[in-house]
Amino acid sequence: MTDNKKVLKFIEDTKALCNPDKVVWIDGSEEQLNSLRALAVKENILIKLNEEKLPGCYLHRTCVNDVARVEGRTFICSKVKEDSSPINNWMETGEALKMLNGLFKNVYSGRTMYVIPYSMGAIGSKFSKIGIELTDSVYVVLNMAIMTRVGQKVLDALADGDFIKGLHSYADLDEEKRYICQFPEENLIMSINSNYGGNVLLGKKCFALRIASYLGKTEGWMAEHMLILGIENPKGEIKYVAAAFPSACGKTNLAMIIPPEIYKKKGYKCWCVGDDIAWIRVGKDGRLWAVNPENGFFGVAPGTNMKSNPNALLSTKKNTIFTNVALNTDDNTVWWEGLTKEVPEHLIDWKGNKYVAGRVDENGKPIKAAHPNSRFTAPTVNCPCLSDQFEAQDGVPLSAIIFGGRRAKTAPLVYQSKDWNNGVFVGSIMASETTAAATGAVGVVRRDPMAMRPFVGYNMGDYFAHWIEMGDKIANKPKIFNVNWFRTDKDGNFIWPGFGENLRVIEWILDRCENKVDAVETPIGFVPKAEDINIEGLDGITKDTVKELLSVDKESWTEETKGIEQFYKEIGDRVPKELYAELEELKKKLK
Ligand code: OXD
Ligand code: MN
Repeated sequence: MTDNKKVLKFIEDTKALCNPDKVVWIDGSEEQLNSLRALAVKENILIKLNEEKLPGCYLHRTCVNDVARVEGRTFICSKVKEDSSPINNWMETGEALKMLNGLFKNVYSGRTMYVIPYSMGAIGSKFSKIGIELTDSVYVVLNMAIMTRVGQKVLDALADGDFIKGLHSYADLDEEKRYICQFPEENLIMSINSNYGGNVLLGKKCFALRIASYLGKTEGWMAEHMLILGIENPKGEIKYVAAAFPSACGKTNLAMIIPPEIYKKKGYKCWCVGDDIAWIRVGKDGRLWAVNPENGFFGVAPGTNMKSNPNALLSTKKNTIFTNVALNTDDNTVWWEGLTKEVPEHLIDWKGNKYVAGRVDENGKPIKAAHPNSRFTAPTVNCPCLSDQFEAQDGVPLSAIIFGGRRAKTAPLVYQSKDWNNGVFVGSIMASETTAAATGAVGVVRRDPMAMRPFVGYNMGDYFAHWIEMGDKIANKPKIFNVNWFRTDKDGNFIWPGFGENLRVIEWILDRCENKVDAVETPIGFVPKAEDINIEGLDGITKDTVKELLSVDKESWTEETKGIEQFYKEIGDRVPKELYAELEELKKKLK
């Protein structure tokens, strides 16, 4: 399949270490993938679903101890400790390799080693990067074949070039020995004892964010945890925004947003370029250009329905792998909480047990049919609103960068930063309530700068400095905003309707980018005049509601500055002075 000596050496070295029974190269052909699907069904790794209703779709159940990314067991490995962050886990390169080589010894014996050549980004684009993942998991192979471009054509594009090495084994699924290790200085990823998406589909978080963020720093570009969305106005002009949200803050919903009726009637359309990751570079025209390096969506299933996100649901109707959702045995389809109001009568839950509605576990918590972090792996081509620029070699130009989080109180519906450095500050202070996508406590507020906390492959202070430095390179900078769809009233109810209606806020953002609309200056930045957020046709939202949503409470922001200061201290002395200057400025304005 290839003469690339580095690839061949990686394979020989791994064979010697892991001792597989046989080696199978993934060539990317449907024929080969079909035989692997059949093998996976035979070995009970996949359940084939109703071919008429869900053609080409399968269900997979993970081990019950292996249902989410494991940040506690995810490590950035570097030679010097300071080159990772105190807020992430670190291991010294040599120590980590010694420990992992021990765990990987003979781990493939009795198993097949699959060689997956994959491209992040359109094959052959000068912005794309190539990885080789070695794995003993057919589930990984079949998911990677959806999430990335795989096969011989990738090796052809690689020729004798360099690539990111990825070594994975589900081993014994032993959570005590589970490690997800990134070695940015070695272009290497090693992942063992998990078979859950974010830990094992190495092209995604491990490569396209952790390793790529480091590459971006050294090569002068950016790898960000951002969706990319195109908004077409009635004149047919399309403007693009990139947006960063921590997981489960409505990122997939925004990426596939459907305009509200009154916008549709006027001729607005929205186009999805990406739902999770953006690789961003400065173009010849001095603007920022973004590509989505992935080829599929790895979306959270619960809550997805024809009302909340029809484009996501429709994306899962063929050639999709569902993980940890419930099986409807009446028609051999899938179900999850929130898919339909009625719970189907005959369900098998994500653990493989008969589901009985209303049952609670030993702690009195309802037993769910689908795991809260159950997922669909769906090809991007299925998405009804996929942008025709999805494969564009240079990506799409960004008018705005949007940060956001889930904050019940402090952050207003939307505000605009004053300039690039202030925008970097706004991104660096992002905070959100935690969700089920990562293991650990749910509902706790945590700082998640640029939604990259679990994904920066080096020191977080240096990452902020890289953002500041990028500002000097971008002649035509996008404007930077922050949004919060999740503000609640005194009874804890969401005030803003969210979902498609968020386009009303994006419209203001785009108008600001074109200097078409005024704003009000507050200590944290510019907020809209209440009358400039279009509420036509919105039930129960008045100009006063918008005023409330846009209010900036000095007291809670003063409290917030204390949290920010503490967080910066936690990150350590590499937080750039420009950000401390922004913090001082904010404190002054709040007085
Ligand atoms: C995800 C995430 O995309 O957790 O899975 O951010
Ligand atoms: Mn994500």
